[in-house]
Amino acid sequence: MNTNDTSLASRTANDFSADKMEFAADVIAGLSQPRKSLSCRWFYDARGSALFEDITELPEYYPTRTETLILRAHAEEIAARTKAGSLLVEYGSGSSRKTEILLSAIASLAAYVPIDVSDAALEEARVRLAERMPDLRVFPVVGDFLAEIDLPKDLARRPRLGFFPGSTIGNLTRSAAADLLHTMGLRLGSSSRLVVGVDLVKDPAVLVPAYDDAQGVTAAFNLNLLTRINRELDGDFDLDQFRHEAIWNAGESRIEMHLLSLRAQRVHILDKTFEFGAGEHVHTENSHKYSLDDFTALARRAGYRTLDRWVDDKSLFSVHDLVFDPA
Ligand code: SAH
Ligand code: AVI
Repeated sequence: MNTNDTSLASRTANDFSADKMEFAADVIAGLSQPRKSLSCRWFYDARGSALFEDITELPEYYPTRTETLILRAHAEEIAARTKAGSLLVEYGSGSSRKTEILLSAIASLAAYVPIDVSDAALEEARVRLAERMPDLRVFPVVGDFLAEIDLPKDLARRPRLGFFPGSTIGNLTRSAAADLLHTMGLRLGSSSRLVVGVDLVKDPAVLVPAYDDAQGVTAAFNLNLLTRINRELDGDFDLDQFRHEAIWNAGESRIEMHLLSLRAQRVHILDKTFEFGAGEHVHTENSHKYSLDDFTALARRAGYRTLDRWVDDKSLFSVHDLVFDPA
């Protein structure tokens, strides 16, 4: 790597927003490691969020439709356990489509608080919900799951029901997932519930195509990260010289997505230069798959008791109804 005399901090302070500085610092750190990586959090610009929505409709990508079925089957039970006047706080809400199942089932919500890093996805969801559920108070928050939320006074003291669907928890390593759940519990408050969607371990012959579909939508989703770097960080990745790969890592029980450099090449980002060898991998995403008992144990370590856990009839996906009850 060529370190230039203009430091990132001095150059970006004037040109970039805080979010872009974080993006720049994260990308440069990730590509400077001996095993290059990029964080999957940055997939979700407007195009990335739209591509993710396309993924959810692919024949190979079973998680979204399966979780939808499970939520439909158990929405009444979730609603019955929810205190009147609660806030529904959703982490990584994206399109909020599955959320409509809970929003319709829970009669007495004070408000819905979707949290997402994608302002484009949040705005689209806000507009749709305003049309479909005009009486629902929606308070969207653009930012990281872990950020403190600054709620209006009349909402701040309401009981909270957390919702973390999509198996987005699987995009974190196991220890980071336990830490995240614990922090969410502290933020939601003792005795708060958290409903979490978790993808289950299964035959790699089902898992790999879900992340490497025949139409190439997941490949476009993965490669879009390079397009985003080119646009926002003045990069010059040649997209034809990288290929999407999805592999099953049995030891870690996870699907990994990578971008494979097809030849030896040099890429510039801001004032830095990065060398890529022919066949070198950039690791862009982990998607951990759990057994039911594994996830229940992880939730317990994070301070939760399991009230219920539901699966579909093919045991593809699970939804866990948890209560935060740290020892
Ligand atoms: N919940 C939706 C979307 C899942 S896609 C579903 O189940 O279909 C993952 C979502 O999490 C995206 O919308 C992405 O923008 C958001 N996201 C990813 N990392 C995030 C983070 N660190 N903080 C907040 N949102 C995040
Ligand atoms: C958001 N997350 C749970 C998705 C997943 O399945 O890991 C993101 C995704 N990556 C490729 N396809 C979908």
